[in-house]
Amino acid sequence: MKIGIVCYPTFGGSGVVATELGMRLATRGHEVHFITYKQPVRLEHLSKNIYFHEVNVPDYPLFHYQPYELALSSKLVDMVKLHGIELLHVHYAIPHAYAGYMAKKMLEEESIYIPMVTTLHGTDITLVGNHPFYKPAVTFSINKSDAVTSVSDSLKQDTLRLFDIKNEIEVVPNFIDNKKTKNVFTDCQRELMANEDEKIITHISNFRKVKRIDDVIDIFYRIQQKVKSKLLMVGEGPEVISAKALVNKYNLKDKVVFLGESNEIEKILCFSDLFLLPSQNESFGLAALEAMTYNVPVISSNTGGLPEVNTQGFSGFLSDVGNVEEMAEKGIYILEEETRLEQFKKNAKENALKFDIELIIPKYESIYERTLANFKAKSL
Ligand code: GMT
Repeated sequence: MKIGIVCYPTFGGSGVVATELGMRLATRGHEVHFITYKQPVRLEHLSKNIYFHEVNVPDYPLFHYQPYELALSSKLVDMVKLHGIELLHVHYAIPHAYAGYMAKKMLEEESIYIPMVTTLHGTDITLVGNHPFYKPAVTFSINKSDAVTSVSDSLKQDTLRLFDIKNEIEVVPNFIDNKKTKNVFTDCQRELMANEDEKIITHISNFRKVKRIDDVIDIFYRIQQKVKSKLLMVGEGPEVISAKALVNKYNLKDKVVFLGESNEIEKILCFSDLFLLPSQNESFGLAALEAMTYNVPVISSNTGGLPEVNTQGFSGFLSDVGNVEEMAEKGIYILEEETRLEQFKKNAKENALKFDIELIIPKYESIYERTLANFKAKSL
């Protein structure tokens, strides 16, 4: 099948999922066209069956805001016509589902009919999409999609609660390629980051408010009083400044390392002992799943889709949002005893296997086939 994928190309989870999905579809013989404003960070562009088409938005002084949706929908029209793309899969409702629908309508004028699958990722529903400024457009584009998927049951329920949705929503969880982690690093080089007697605790995110970065520092502050440890903070975003201030306040400068955005996530997770994700909101928590595939147990909040990913008392622990006291206690419990830590590490990996890419990709393929068949039947 010829599939057009629209996504955000940056370090965010939705872009990562879209890119990994497209790359795997390409290895299964599909022709995959990524259409976005920059090459997605994880895209191995020079691969068979993969194409990247950049959306350019020329600067024009009259515009206070450059019209990206317009440029994207025009590019989609051109690419569908040029490459004979049969189906669009847009990731993140804003503005991708809206632009995709406009492209469909423009193509219809030329008697070209193409279905659109929309995948909801989280903040497009719970944070941004729900805002009154966007809500009518988001509702409209979800209802006009030919198929809709969400990355967790929790996100599906949020969508049904917050919007007036007439369409079916199918849950297709995020996934991970567990094979990629096999024997990648036999020697994790822990000594790069910590002394032999220190545990390594990690947080990876885009450092936005929703991630509750100050809670990460608060949890670590408590853990390091009981267990010798280092904290690795990976990612960039607005909350880095306040996190650094808190590190200074707690006098933790020698124990907390801010690594910024990194392309070495595999290496970092390989030598991590515990992962912290105390988010305010998390539709799925791909970062937690990535940690688990590298045998890293997770201390998280119990919000959104996190209970569908992190299993209480098995792959880690979940607490109410903001309960840093309990999160620290559970973290200490996992770290303080070596055999217990090893068991949690094994369990984390076992949990990750439930979300293996090989189990999830066929779900998307069957949605594509079904959507295309229904769409063709309707268009006749
Ligand atoms: O919050 C992020 O880290 C980025 C955001 C995105 O859209 O890129 O992530 C959302 O989508 C991910 C992939 O489906 C989910 O794993 C994240 O849980 C979700 N983030 C939130 O719901 C806050």
